[in-house]
Amino acid sequence: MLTGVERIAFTGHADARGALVAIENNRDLPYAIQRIYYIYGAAGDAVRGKHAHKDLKQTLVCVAGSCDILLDNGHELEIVRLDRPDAGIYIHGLIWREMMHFSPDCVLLALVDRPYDPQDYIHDYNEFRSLVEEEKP
Ligand code: T46
Repeated sequence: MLTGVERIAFTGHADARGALVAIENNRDLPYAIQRIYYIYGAAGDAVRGKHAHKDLKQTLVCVAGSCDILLDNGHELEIVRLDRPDAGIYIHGLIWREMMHFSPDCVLLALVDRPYDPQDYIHDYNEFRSLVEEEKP
């Protein structure tokens, strides 16, 4: 996994009635959730994201269906398939991300560490690459 991205597994409480996943701030995630959003009804050929974030940290989980997340740290690319409701990816670094290959039933849940702020987005790939270069030790 790229630096700045981690896989996260949640505990599923399954019994004869089905399964339940509970997520608590600072226990199941290394931060406190301040915002939740979810994406659904995305066409199979839709590509979403296409941006990076300056400071935002978030965890993405496909609570239904599946999709692929392309992750790019400016040097390497990785595509992660999200297809289970008890596991996700925690993105906390300077990472360009694109979401694609949505199944018809896909519901992609995001657990975010801060309120919505359009100023935190980097939409220009060249600007993203410049910031990656600035971050080099
Ligand atoms: C990310 C990827 C994985 C709001 O009003 N509030 C919100 O909290 C969000 C996230 C979006 N919006 C509005 C802004 C746009 O008018 O919803 C519309 C669609 O948002 P956007 O084009 O940013 O959606 P995606 O799927 O391209 O990106 C989203 C997140 O914005 C982003 O933080 O990392 O999912």
